[in-house]
Amino acid sequence: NSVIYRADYQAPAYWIDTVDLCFDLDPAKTRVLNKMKLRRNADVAPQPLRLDGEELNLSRVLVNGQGTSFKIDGGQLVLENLPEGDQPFELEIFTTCAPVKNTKLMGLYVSNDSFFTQCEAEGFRRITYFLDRPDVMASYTVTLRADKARYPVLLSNGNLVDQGKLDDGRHFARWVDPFRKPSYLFALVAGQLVCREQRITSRAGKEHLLQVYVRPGDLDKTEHAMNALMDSVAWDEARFGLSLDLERFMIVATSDFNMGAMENKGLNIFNTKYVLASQATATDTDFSNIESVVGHEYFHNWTGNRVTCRDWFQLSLKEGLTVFRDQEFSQDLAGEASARAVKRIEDVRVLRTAQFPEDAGPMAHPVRPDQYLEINNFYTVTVYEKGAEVVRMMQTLVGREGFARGMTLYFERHDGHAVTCDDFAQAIADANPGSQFEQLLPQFKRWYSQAGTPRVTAVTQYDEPTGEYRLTLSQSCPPTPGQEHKEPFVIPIGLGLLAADGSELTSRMHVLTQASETLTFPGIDGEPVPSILRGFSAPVILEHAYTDAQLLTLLAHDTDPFNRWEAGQRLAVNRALAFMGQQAMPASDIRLDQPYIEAMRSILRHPTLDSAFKELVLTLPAETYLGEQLQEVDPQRVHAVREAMRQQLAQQLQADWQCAFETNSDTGGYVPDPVSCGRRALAGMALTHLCLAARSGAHSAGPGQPDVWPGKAYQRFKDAANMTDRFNALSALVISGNELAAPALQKFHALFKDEPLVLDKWFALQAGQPDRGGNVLPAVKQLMNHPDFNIRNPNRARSVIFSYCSANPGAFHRPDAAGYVFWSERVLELDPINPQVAARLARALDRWKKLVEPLRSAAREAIARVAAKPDLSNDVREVVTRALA
Ligand code: B3K
Ligand code: ZN
Repeated sequence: NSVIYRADYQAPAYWIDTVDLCFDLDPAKTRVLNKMKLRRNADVAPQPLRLDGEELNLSRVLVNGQGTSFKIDGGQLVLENLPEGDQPFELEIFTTCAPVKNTKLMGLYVSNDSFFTQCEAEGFRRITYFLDRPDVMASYTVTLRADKARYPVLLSNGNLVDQGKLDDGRHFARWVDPFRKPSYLFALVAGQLVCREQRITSRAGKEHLLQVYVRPGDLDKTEHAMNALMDSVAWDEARFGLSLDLERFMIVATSDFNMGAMENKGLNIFNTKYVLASQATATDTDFSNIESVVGHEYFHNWTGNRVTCRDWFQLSLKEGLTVFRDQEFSQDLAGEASARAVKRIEDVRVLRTAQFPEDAGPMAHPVRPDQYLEINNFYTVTVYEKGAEVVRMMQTLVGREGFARGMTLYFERHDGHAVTCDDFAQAIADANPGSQFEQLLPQFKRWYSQAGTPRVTAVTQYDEPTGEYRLTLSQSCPPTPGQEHKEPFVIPIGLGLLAADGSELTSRMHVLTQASETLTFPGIDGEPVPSILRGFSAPVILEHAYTDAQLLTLLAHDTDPFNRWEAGQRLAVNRALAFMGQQAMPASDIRLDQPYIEAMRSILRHPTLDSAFKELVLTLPAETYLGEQLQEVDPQRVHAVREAMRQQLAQQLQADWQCAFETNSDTGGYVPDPVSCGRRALAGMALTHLCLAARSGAHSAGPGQPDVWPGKAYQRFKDAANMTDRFNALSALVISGNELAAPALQKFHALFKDEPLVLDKWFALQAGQPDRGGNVLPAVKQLMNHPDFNIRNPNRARSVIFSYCSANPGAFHRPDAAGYVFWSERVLELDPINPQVAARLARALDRWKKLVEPLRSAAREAIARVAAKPDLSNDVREVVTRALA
């Protein structure tokens, strides 16, 4: 119950060499016999053995087969009278636990009458007493015993070495994992499951069995996940020379899961959301998320499992690196340069809308944090996505080949060990001797230790007579909790200069290391347009006083697709900020200027740009991103301004949307490839705008002519051959507030009442719909009374409560504070059930200090109400205490 500091790390006083676990599985009372071989760590002063445990019933402890004295201290099992000396000894511990009562979904739990485990970060201690820390790596043998009819499938890590019948209709299976692993990678599954199987031969000529286990009835939705798994195996061999090291690799899906998926050695456990897909039930986004998550967990087999973390402060060692790897995997699979750029833009959008606010708020922490109260609170966008950007910068600085060499050296040095972020960075540097990266390594590592998003300011100067162009780049980083002052970072900055006609004059990578540096470009004929931070080469905020004319040139001509998109975003942000500055102006009076409209029209009408790219350019910056650009935020005003801008785009580009819809709406037989996904996305966007334009009446149809688009949307909703088109049509009706939304929602529910993942979409769409006169909160409360709602299922809780509190700022931040009251009630309701989910929800008010009054005071009160509750979990307590600090 107290804060843990990175600086306090100490090696374990004992090692565990082998673990022999035997489970008698029973939902109400599972018996666990844990037989371990331990020895003292000779490098550490002799001390008692302290084993972690949580919510366990202990019945017996034997040392070398003999009873022994022990005590329980702060949940830990403490053994003082252990054999002296370096000799290994055997420790047997008998405990029981109650999986059916485990609503936290950490440790061993029951879902749909099957058993699953989740051990990362500290769930193994809820299964048995153990040195539950990642630097203790042991060899596991696991025996599972259970009723055969009820639990026909019994799985654990590694290879199945024995199985058979027992008395009373029971059976058993024994698994041996050939690799040593930390306890957080342990897993077991037992239940009524079926599997899709695939045999593959690796490049190295080895045979492997791949399996995807799901509930009976879901088998027809596993093909895409299996394909993603095969692609992942092939990609890691081709790109990094890393092969599958197991005879058998299993994925199991469960509908009750706290996060996306878990990389347990050889037995990945997944949220059904990231496994199950068919064209009838899953959208293009679902298909692409499944590919990423399957890849991510598979890539952990090397980056995380073969080489793991010394302690949880090093979490980004495996997570940042593995996110980087899954991003690269998806880009490589996307193929063409333009499709890669689309993926890059999507990744940056996540970073900027979720990680930048985290880095500017009360939970800001370095990629390698220095302290935590509850480690589960640090599975964050900073550790994952910013961590991935840090790895990406390394690759940018040493090049793709240099980076691959660094990876090879990393595995040569550290395979089978638990190491630190320093070890990784050192391997990349040592594999590139004499490189700039090697020289800059100590400074580069500030990316691991300093929190906050650096700001890079660019100032330009052009001297007409001499033709000299000067670009001054300055960096700074705002204070974050516990870090007042920041030292300069190493910031790779992709640069290009465009002539006024849009042609490219020059391009290069500049590495900014000082607080301020000036670059000189001689012989430039006419003032150029600078394209700065190409490809989003570093996770920073770039400030430059671009003129509209420059942004229009970049949007029309930049050879860097990222900056081309970014120019469009900047044009939109500038306009939104100007409108928000005009407090007195009703949103309905907002008019977008012709140059901007024309620029958007020429993108939409562009003959060669990909549809996916057009959709990204035409999407206005998110409300949270706009909010971050303001000193003080009125989320309802931000929402109103953004909606008014969207309405303008809908009306002014109506003929263009119609053309976009007509040319993109038929994608033929369903294939989730980048080109057809892009076409479906643009068609869906066009349909939404056409329905929005219909709302205004004036510009849509001629006098007395009823607008056809909502009717067309309803028809498309009914006839769609895939979930993407169907859901986009439904969204168009809901977003535009059309009267056909209600019957469509009803029909959608009837069609998919037996598909939990589709029902999640149905709930989320309604909880996330644009607010009209405060209608969303009452709708959300009604949804919580729906027979299909269940707060104990994390996916369902997220689809309703998070969609409202975290993803619908315009509806959540009500002047009457009813949204905040709802939030505090739900945090307190969830906390005793599932503290991890509750703590995530608690973060919805992270940025409360930025809100305008009276919202700010109301939000503080709501947070204080949560904080005042006695017996809060560490998870929620840490979040609300930091918010109020
Ligand atoms: N490593 C897991 C996350 C575990 C979260 C524990 N609270 C999934 C992943 O990142 O692949
Ligand atoms: Zn991961």
